[in-house]
Amino acid sequence: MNEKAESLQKLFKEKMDEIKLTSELEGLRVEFLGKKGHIADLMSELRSIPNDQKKEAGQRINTIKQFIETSIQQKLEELKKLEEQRLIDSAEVYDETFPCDTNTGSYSPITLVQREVEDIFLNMGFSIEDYSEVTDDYNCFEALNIPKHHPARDMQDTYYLSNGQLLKTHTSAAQNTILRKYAADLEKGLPLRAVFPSRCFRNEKIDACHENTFFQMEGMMVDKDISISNLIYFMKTMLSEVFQKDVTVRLRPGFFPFVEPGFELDIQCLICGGEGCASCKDSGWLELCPCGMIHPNVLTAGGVDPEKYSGFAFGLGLTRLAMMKYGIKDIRVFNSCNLKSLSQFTNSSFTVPEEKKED
Ligand code: FA5
Repeated sequence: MNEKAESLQKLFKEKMDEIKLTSELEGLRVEFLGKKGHIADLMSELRSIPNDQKKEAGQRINTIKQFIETSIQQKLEELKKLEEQRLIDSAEVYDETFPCDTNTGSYSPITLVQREVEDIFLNMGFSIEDYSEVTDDYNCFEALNIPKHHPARDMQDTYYLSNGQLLKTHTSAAQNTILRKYAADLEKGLPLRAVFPSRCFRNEKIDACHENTFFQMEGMMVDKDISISNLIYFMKTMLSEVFQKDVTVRLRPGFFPFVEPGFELDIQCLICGGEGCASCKDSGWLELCPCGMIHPNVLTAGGVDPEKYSGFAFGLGLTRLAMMKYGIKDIRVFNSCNLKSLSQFTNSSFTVPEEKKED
């Protein structure tokens, strides 16, 4: 056992010396510490050695195991520092005297999709509203029928400012303000039709389809006799205009305290065609646009009489829509600041207006 332990440690040191990248460390960890790794093999051999030697052999294996764990951790920190330094060394040096064409650039795919959707809703008589990304607990939760300690808050942890305000987790945070703004118009017979795009923030575990900073577009329509049919009509029209082709969507029940009934509108993943991939978490579907009929408590909080008026609301995931529209497999591309990656999705360039050039 001792000999085996010695040669295992030697083998580990040799392999460790060859590791040059953090990404290679995981393979080494699995080879030695994994369920079917060398250490596990040694452990299973413990059974066959005499009882009086078991304790010593077990301690020896544990010592090697700890040695391997510590070495991997140290190497990881060492390599991370080296990789960071390499990145800094290889970064292009910014030379502000270098002559370049400052007239053209390209729009982010999110901006393009946002404008497209805005145009679609403008044509359907909606107004476009703009609200702050910083809001408060009342607007983000309380006014939306999500009182303190409601479990729905767990899904939307966010970043709090020292003054008690917070970064909005969803565009629904502007619903109350919009309802108040147009409540009097409703009484004059003018329906409320508004969309309001914004950046949203969540304390979120990031993966191929979740970011901590992403865009949504909220929409609301309130009038007399608004029903689910109106909601479905607007959702269908918007999606067929955006994609200019048939896309498969599904509507299923969804729970949001500010709508009743509530729905999840999913789109079949256009990256894998519904087969399942990292972009859709292997489900073939991507949650895109939850929606529903505005809850009477929300209307009341917004100064609108739920006995007289009804309405629908939706929260379109703009970043995910851009992923689907431009075939972007990983949401992290958007915040990567990698202009090469971002500009490849669109040929739409813009020209800086003369008056802005000095800014
Ligand atoms: C909401 O945010 C609700 N406010 C939507 C709503 C509005 C429901 C009005 C009913 C009526 P949800 O957390 O599911 O719901 O987010 C809405 C959409 O935003 C998701 O379908 C998804 O497309 C997008 N989204 C949510 N979280 C993330 C994230 N971390 N990264 C990228 N997109 C996200």
